Amino acid sequence: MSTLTNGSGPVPADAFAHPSKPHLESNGLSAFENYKRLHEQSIKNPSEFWGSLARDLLTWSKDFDIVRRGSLERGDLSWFLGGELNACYNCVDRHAFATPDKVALIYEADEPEHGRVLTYDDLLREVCQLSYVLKDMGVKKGDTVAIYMPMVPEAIIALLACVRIGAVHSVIFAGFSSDSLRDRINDAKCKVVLTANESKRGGKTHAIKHIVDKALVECPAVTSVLVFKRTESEVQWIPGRDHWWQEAVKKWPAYIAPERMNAEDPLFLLYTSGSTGKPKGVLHSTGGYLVGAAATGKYVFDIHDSDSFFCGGDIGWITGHTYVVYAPLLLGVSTIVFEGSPMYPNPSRYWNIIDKHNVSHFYVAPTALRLLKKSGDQHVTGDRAHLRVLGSVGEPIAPEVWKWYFEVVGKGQAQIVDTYWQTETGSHVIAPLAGATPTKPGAASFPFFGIEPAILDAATGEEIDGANVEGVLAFKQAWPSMARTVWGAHDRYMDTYLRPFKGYYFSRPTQNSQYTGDGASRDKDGFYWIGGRMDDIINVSGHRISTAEIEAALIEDFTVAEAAVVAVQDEITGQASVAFLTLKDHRAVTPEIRDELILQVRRTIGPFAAPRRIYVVDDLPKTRSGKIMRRVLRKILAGEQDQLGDTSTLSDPTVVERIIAAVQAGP
Ligand code: 6R9
Repeated sequence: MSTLTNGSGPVPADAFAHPSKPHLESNGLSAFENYKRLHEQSIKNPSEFWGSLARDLLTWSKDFDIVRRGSLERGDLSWFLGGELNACYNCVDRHAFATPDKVALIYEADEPEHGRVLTYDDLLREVCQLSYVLKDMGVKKGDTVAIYMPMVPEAIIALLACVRIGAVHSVIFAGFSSDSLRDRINDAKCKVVLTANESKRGGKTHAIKHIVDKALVECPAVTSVLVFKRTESEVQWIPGRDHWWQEAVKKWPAYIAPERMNAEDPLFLLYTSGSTGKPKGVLHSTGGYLVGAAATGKYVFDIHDSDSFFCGGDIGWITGHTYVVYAPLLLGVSTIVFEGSPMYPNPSRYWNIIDKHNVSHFYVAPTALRLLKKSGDQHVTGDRAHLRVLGSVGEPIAPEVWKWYFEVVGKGQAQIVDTYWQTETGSHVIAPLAGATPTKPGAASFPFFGIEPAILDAATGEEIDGANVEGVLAFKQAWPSMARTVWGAHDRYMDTYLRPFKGYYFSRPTQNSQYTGDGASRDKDGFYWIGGRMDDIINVSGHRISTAEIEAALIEDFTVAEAAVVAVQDEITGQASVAFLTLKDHRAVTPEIRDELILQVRRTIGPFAAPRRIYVVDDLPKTRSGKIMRRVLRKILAGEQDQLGDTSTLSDPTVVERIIAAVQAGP
């Protein structure tokens, strides 16, 4: 099938080419029938379900005694108690023993044609040598190690070396400021920092060691810094504290035994920032997180042995943790480590990588897709015959972008999986299962195994049953890969996720603490649609409309590249919508385009939704994982540009000034 032929009806999952059968197709039942059956079992009997999956997907050095303890009410959940395992052993050793020559990491450097390939055998050796270096620096089981690195294989080796020796990794995105880095290092009391002299991305170099040096002025506990030499540039050096990576690893042998860890031992911390207050160190534990990563890799992405997995997310983001590193390596397949940017040296970069390495799975955020769609279809070259699954993550994907992904990128041959999850959920919670679940453009579709979504009335906390309903998204049952706590602030964890609605996990995102939670709706066929955060609902004269819907309508217009819609107060209608847009090819806005856009919203949603004002800007304020920070737009519109809150997560902080100027100049 090459186009979306059946209008708004779901695209059947069995329409896609598959080298072998999807994992779920068995017992004479279709994969989707099997999903429904297994999902029901997983909800009715979670211990039996997760217990057998955990034994099936992971290698335990000691089997667990109890699958699950505790409750959402009390916030004391623990999984696979008594079980012992090592994350690195599961990601590396067992494959290095069985298939040593199989490719584990495919490094695509910023410069095309540069890079290297590591087999599972290579990976084991390099991880072991680094493990020795860390031990030599005094890192012990339970210590937290800070990792501030570009997307090079050594970054993945760093994560694996930490967990091999029982240390907890805390990756800090290597684009964060020295202040953000300092706060995160100090919060987790890190003594060792792993970094590079410089990073390269999109043809530019960044002096990241310099940022580390600045941060460490106020991090008294740090005793050692290991510096990967990525470029030839000289850097400031503190003898005794700083060590070159390449020299240090050479001193150590090729094997060190993995540490035996308890299933509930911490695996990593990942900080998410809020608009106010301290960053939160979301803590994931070993057994539960690994089960979630492996299970979603196997069933959502339907990963098979011969697959090559390409996730474009940085390891500074949860997506990079779970789907660049843990899921593909746990399942023993090849994973692409891409250092560059989708636009460098030209907008064909992703598609070239996919063709060059016979990639079977590609996974990226809608922000990148919008950028590439805007650049024009002529860049989407190549045959991509091996591509089976195209994933989307991080924000709602507008139906227009979904269709472009499906038709232009995937040529109608690959299944789109729009995966909804959070740093705190550890792995996918609502997502289609490739090869099994029918899809609709823009819907995250159905819950993963063991996940029981609930749509709640935000005001009363009552659950809203049935079809065609909307509200805030919560979850009624615990699952293995949910975060266990916020580091050193368990009460904050309880207040944020478990106390707002007793007995439920509440989908409150930490990226931006002003948000109250993710809004979702369930349609007549039981599909879940993630409609943006609840305070992104606008109430115009009593009509409740999500800004995401207005944005989707605007993006349908061929001139629009990106859209962000926010609410402003209005004397007559209560609230009204205001749109910020970027246009394709940096086109200038004309009165005709403006009228056409307003008409477009009136036509697709209704006159009340039409933006009161439209500002055309050159870029929108986005976090590094591509989430549009609507808070910044709201504050600017309210004339409160001195109260923007924490903007350290913006990928380009200079857009703020330009947007302020655009607003002052008038629509
Ligand atoms: C994985 C990740 C979590 C927040 C989440 C939601 C938004 C993520 C989405 C999505 C709609 C999707 N989000 N995936 N919204 N559809 N498929 O992004 O984690 O950085 O913690 O952000 O992202 O608002 O609550 P994180």
